[in-house]
Amino acid sequence: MKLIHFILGQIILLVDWLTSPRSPKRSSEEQAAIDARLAGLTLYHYKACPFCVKVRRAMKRIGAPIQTLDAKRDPGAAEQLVAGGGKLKVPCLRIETTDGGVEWLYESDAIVAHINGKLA
Ligand SMILES: N[C@@H](CCC(=O)N[C@@H](CS)C(=O)NCC(=O)O)C(=O)O
Repeated sequence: MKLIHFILGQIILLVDWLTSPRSPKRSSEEQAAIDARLAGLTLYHYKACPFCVKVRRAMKRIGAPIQTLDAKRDPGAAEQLVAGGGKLKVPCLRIETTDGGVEWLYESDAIVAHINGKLA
């Protein structure tokens, strides 16, 4: 079962690599303005999780270079996710709000919508 899981993960990564979307071309000023809007966002993910791949592809498609933490390979990241978000499930977006609070957003569709909303 673990082997099948591993092989499926590698296939997902290969297809993702082969069909990786292009990021939009922007001036450094435009990109800096977008980066500023995305400050305070961190994506907790697994490399080969299909829902995480979906979010990372959306990030690439819109040119949203959000900080990512691999909760599979980095035990510290996994601990932060469970302590903050309440469960070890990925993808999860950690959102630092303007009033200094922190929110944890699970569900890939909601995460993509949140990131798109930041650029709208
Ligand atoms: N509906 C969720 C599914 C996420 C999901 O199932 N993630 C898996 C990894 S591929 C996971 O974290 N499973 C652990 C768990 O559910 O406890 C989404 O779209 O984000």
